[in-house]
Parts: sequence; C-alpha cells; structure tokens
Amino acid sequence: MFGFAKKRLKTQNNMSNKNKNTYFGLSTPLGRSATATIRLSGWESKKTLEKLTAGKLDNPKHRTSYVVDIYNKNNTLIDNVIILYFKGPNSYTGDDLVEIHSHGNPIIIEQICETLLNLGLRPAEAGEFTRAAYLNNKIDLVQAESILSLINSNTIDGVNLSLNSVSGSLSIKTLEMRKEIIEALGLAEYELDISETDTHKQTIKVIKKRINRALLDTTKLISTAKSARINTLGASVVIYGKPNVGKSTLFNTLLNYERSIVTDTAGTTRDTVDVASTIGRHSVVLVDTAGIRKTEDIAEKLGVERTQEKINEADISIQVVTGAPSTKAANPNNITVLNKTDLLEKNEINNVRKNKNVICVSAKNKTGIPSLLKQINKKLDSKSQCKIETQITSTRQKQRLKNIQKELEKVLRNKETNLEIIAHHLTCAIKEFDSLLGKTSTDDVLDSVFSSFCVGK
Ligand SMILES: Nc1nc2c(ncn2[C@@H]2O[C@H](COP(=O)(O)OP(=O)(O)O)[C@@H](O)[C@H]2O)c(=O)[nH]1
Ligand SMILES: [Mg+2]
Repeated sequence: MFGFAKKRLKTQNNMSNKNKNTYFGLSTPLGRSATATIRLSGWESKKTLEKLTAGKLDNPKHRTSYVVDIYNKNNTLIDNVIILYFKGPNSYTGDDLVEIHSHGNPIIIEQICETLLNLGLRPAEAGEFTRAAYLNNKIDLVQAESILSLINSNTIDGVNLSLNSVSGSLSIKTLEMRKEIIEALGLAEYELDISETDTHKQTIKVIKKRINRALLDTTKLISTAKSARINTLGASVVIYGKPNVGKSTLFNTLLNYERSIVTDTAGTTRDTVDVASTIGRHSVVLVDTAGIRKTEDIAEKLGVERTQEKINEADISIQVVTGAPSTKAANPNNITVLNKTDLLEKNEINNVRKNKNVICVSAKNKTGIPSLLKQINKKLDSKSQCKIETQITSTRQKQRLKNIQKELEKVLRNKETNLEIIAHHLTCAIKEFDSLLGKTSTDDVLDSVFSSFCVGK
C-alpha cells in the first residue's frame, strides 16, 4: 500500500549504504527491569548473532525465538537471553533485525553493547530504526511521526489517535485527497492539450467540485491539530498577572511541590518555568511567568516579553489578581483567579463571587484550589474533544496541509477561469501532498523528524 518513494530511495542510496553498516540500540529505558531489549539491524545481524552465541545460533529462522547464552569477546558468559530474529524485508526496519531480550540490569546491558561494538557494529542514531523503516518503504513519513507521537502521548486519547495513524488511516485519507487533486489536474491537462475553449467552462466546474471536496477534507484535518496536540503532548496552561500577586505560589500549589521561587520582592520570577503535570485525565504543561509590569531591567523585560508569547500560545491562561478583577468580556481561554482571599473580608469576597467567571483562592492556604482545578478540567474536556476519527499528529503535517489549503483556496477565491493557472495551483498542491507523506523530502526534513526520536526507536 505504501510502496511509493522509489525515486527517493534511489537518490538516498547513501543512507541505505549507511544501513549496511549494522547498528544497535537499547530500545527500553536504561535501568533495572525484568528484561531489557537491544535491537540490531543491518546485513550483519545474522553473523553477529552467530558470534554472540559462540556459534550456537548460526542459522536462525524468521520470526522465531531462541533461549540462548551469549558471550563477550573473551568467551565469558554475559547472560542467558531470548533472541528473536526477523529476516528482512519482513522486519520493523525492512533489513535483517535481531532483538535481544536480556535481564534488565544496566551492567548486563553495558556488556552486551560493548561486545556488539567489539564485533564491529555501531550505535544507532536517534530514530534510526524508524528512519530505516521509512527509507525501506515499510511506512511513510506520516506513520513515522505517528510512532513518535504514540510513544510520547500522555493520555489514552492521544495513544488511540496515534495508533490509528500508525495503522495508516491518516495516510490513506491523505492519499485519497491527493488522488482527487491528481484527477482534477488530469482533467485540466487533457482540456489544455486537446480540446477547444468552448468546453473549458464545464471542465473548470468539474475541477472546482473536486477541489471543494479536497478542501473540505483538508480543513477538517487541520481542525484536529489542536485537540490532537492537547491529547498527545499536553495542554499549555499559563499563569500570568502583575508582580507579587502570588503566581508562583499558585503554580507550586497546583504542582504540589515548591518548584518556583516565592518571595515578597516584585520581579522574582524573570524567566518562564514549565513543568509537565496532570489535571484530571488531562496532561498539561503548567507555566509560571514573570510578572507583567513596565521595567527597565533587561532580564525582567525579556521575561515580560516571553510571558506575552506564552499567553498567546496558551490553551488556557490563568490571570491572577489580588484586587477587583476587570469586568471586560471573558475570553473563553482565560480563567481569572482572585488570590490572597485570606487577607480579605468576607463581604469583599462575596462581592467578587457574584462574578461567576472569577475563582477565589488563597494559594498560600491552599483554599479554593479544587474549584480552580475543576474549571481547568472542564475547559480541557471541551478543548480535547474531537469527533473526527482521523487526526494529524505533528505541526509539520499541519503546516503542509495549510499550504495545500492555500493553493486550493487560491483557485476558488479568485474565481479562477484560466486553466493553466488552475493546473499550476493543483501541481503545487500535489507537491505539498508528496512532501506531507514523505515521498519527496529533503534530508533536513528527515533529520528534523527523526532527531526527535530516542536512540533505539
Ligand atoms: N496572604 C497571602 N500571601 C500570599 C498568597 N499567595 C502568595 N502570597 C505571598 O505573596 C508574595 C508574592 O508571592 P509570589 O508567589 O512570589 O508572587 P508572584 O510574583 O506573582 O510570583 C509572597 O510573599 C507570598 O508568600 C496568599 O494566598 N495569601
Ligand atoms: Mg513569581
């Protein structure tokens, strides 16, 4: 199904040669565990296995497991392990691949790695196993990114949507949209080549119908970006306000530990502080910021600028105040928190409470916090919801789709009647589809996608 990119493979033969250089990587976290998995991939995998097992495993069968002893270069026993052998191209990478499941002791892991180095193998680069799978046409670039988002997802919804894309549903959807545009381009070219101008009008009508359909799908996919990001990477929740209102105290209270420095001196927090956490069933990145005020201090000034950037990027912004909150129309992404209510009279608090959009807390005494958490959770529930099954999993995908959208919109918005110009926009849209799927991708793009992976993935 995803057997394209033949041309690219030819041009990237250097990369395949590199893969001939057999590499290995630890696929599980380094630490103590029941088992650890080290993978090797490349044409020398089988030979390495024979040497590692002192000749015992000289002809492993595809997809078969073996319980064997493995030895270092001095023929000393390293561990008793389970070996799984996959013969290329029917492996994760598409090349011969071996999985060594050893006992999960860092000393054993180190000995295995050292022995593999001695046998002439090299350590894998970040994401190299998945990059090989992509270069060998096992998966496309969209699927590769979905594997990364599957590993990194912090919520069950994030895992499910990534899994859906790994299985190819996003790629299939994208290929369908691309086909629609290719067919539209076919119509345009046919018309330009052979027919007289009197049929142009009718052809353009048919082409625009197809563009409309693809545009609807493109817009739908782009609309999933926000909820998908919240479900996979987590929502950004930014605390902001004037100096000394208790932002850092609230930040620490929400995190349940003293992460940010709290003092009674205005301008203590100068940089933004990001910490990943969870609120309800949501994964969030909680951000403490520098207090917003006019200042001549350079570091603080930069901090204030950064605060503004963080507020602009935020999924939810929490404005902390200590006086009467502003009555201007509530921004749906914003929550206003009146802090230091322990210092206020009851009737003052009751007055503020009349405004349902304000939550009264004392960050210091930890009162009112459950209402705040409930409010954040409610907002995240609606922001993370997405009824569309196929969702995008990276900002790169969103960018490419936006470029496609732009090309298609140009035809419709300009009420374009020149077939050559229409054909030009369709060609540009197809190029964007190809780059979205990784049919045509420069090494820079690939480096940026795969460098986000860990070694061993
Ligand atoms: N009484 C009272 N003092 C608070 C409360 N929250 C913070 N403070 C104090 O206000 C001062 C500034 O707090 P901080 O969290 O550093 O404010 P920030 O500049 O907005 O980050 C510190 O002395 C805190 O102890 C609160 O709920 N009640
Ligand atoms: Mg602070």
